[in-house]
Amino acid sequence: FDKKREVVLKKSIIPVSQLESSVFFGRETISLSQKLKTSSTGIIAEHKRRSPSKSIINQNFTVEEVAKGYESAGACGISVLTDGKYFGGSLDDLLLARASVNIPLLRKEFIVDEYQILEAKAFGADLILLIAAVLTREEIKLLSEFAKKLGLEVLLEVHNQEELEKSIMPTLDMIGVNNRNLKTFEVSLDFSKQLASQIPDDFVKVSESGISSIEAIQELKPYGYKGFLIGENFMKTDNAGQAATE
Ligand code: IGP
Repeated sequence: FDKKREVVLKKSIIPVSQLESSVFFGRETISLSQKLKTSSTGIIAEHKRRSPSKSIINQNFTVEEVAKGYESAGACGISVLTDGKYFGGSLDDLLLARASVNIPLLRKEFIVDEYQILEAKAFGADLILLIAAVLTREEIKLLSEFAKKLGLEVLLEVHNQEELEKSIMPTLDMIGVNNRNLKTFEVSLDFSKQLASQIPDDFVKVSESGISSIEAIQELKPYGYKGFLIGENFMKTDNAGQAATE
C-alpha cells in the first residue's frame, strides 16, 4: 500500500491547498445512489477512449460531446475514466464533463490514496470508485471514510465472494459487481447473478461491464440490480449519446 501511495504522491503536482480552493471543491454533490433507487433505467454511461482489453474504442468525440449526449439520452450518471496509462483518460476529462452536465459524475480510477479523492472532489466528481481487488479492508475503510467526509459517495467494486465479504461496511453506498475479470478479461453476467443474493439490501446494487443489450439489463433486474455501468457498447458507436437512448 505504501509503495502504491508513494507512486501517487510522486505524481501529485497540485498542492492540496490549491485543490481545496478549486471552484468545485465546495460544490454540493448529487447523489447517484438516490437517483438509481428511483430510476427506471439505471444507466451509468461511461466515457472510455480505449482499454487494455480492446485498445482503441473511440477517439472521434470530445468528452463534452459524449457527456452531453449521455445526459440528454437520460443516463442517471456518467463514469469518467481518469486513468491515462491504460484508458487514455485524464482529470481534465472529468473537469470538462463537469462543466458540460448536471448529473452525477464518477471518477473512474484506481484509487489508493486520499490525495486522489481530493482531486476527484476538486475536479467535479460526485462519487468515487474503490476496487476491492487492489485494497485491503483497512484501506477501504480509510478511503471510504475520507470520501464521505468530503460529501462524495462510494461505489465499491467486487468480482467474487471473498472480495465482497472483506469489504462490507457502512461507509459504502453502492456495491458494483464487475462482470469482467480484471486479470483474465473473461466477461460473464453470471458473476453478477451469482453474487447478487450476498449483497446486503442496504447497498444499491450495480452490475458493471459487458452489458450490451436491453435483454441483459432485463435479465439482471430480477436479481435486484438498480444500476448498470456501460462503457464500450456506447462508446464504440458513431454517436455515444444517441446509443444510450436506444
Ligand atoms: C464498463 P464495458 O464492458 O461496458 O466497457 O465496462 C466498466 O464497467 C469498465 O470500464 C470497468 C473498469 C473498472 C475500468 C469496470 N471496472 C475498473 C477501469 C477500472
